[in-house]
Amino acid sequence: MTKKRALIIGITGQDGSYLAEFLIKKNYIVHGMVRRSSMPNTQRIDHILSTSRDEESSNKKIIREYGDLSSSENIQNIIRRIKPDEIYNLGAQSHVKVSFEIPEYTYDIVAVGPLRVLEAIKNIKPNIKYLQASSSEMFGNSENNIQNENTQFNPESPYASAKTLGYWTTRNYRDNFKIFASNVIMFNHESPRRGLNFVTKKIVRGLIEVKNKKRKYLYLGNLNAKRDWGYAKEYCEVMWKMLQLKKADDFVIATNTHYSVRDFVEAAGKELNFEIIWKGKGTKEVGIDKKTNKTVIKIDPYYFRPNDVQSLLGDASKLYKAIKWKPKTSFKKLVKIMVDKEIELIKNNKIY
Ligand code: NAP
Ligand code: F7E
Repeated sequence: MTKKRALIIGITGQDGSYLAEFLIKKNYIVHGMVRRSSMPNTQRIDHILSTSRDEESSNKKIIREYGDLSSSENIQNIIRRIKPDEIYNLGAQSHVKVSFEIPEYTYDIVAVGPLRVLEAIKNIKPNIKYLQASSSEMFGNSENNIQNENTQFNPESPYASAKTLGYWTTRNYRDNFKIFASNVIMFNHESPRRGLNFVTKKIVRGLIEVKNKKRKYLYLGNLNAKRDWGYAKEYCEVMWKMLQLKKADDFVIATNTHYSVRDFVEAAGKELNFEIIWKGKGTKEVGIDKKTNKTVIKIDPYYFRPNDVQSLLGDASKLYKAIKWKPKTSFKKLVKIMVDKEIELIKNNKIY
């Protein structure tokens, strides 16, 4: 049987790396778009990166395609050459706070990027199946306490607005040009491979460094924001399943539970034998380790956003029904997975 060929855009990121491992296990030939950088940016995929460009000899490995979502020409060349069966667009400037600082760049990659890929699919090989990584940030501070596919979007950051454009472009190419193009509307999902400047990974690494006396305090922003935190490794399997359905469609993926940043600090602290209690208010609030009476957490207003989404909670029942899938990793388990792996990474002087 001929092997299926996938192109993953964003393969060096958290999700791209898990998806690549998954597709390799499924016997796919996997090509991945990697940005040129002056220092290695392939830490998450080095263990599966091929040294060869030949599809036959790079069995069970990824073939690197230098590329960037800012270039239509580059995207077209890659698609024309490798003629994938499936494209997973996970590439993005994915940091919400950073998007306020580089809004134009964020729009170019996050909003126009998907358009460039879909236009290339339309013109080169319209039977390619396309998956767009959409985001729960599109719901913003919603009037609905629980959000699903029918909830009105209310994007409140450049990142969220750009993702909303990407979402609609995906639907337009599905409806107007009959391309198999689906949106996976993902609520926050984390793992040991999460980028260092996202709050969960930052808390885990920061608390371990406080424990190891590498630093005195961990500085955070809004402690009260609530997120529906799932496990990234599980969500990547869903991406593949969505492209195996008979019809392209849009699905929310979430755990239907949510916790605050403060809850995450306490849970990660517990894994590390801290007992965090909170004192003070606003920017003067601190997290203290009850056992030693030492301040561990401080607030730095730098980490506040011009506008933060206060609460996200996903209803993924449409997805659960369509692909018979449910999340397996609880919040507590996720925190433990992240803490245990981070201790190992720090011991081995590694950063994912
Ligand atoms: P991530 O770790 O930040 O990875 C983003 C990937 O996009 C990296 O491979 C990055 O390359 C690549 N990228 C950045 N700019 C690019 C450009 N100009 N051209 C091509 N590639 C570019 O993000 P993630 O957490 O894996 O998320 C995957 C996707 O899901 C993203 O689109 C994100 O916006 C979306 N999403 C994530 C979540 C979540 O909670 N994780 C939730 C909803 C939606 P470098 O490694 O070179 O930077
Ligand atoms: O923030 C608060 C912050 O940056 C979560 C991306 O994957 O999920 C992610 O976006 C919350 C926010 O993720 C710090 O204000 C407090 O309320 O980890 P985050 P995010 O903004 O929810 C969505 C679904 C995506 O699509 C995105 O790509 O935590 N917070 N203190 C902090 N956040 C950060 N980063 N750093 C802090 O010090």
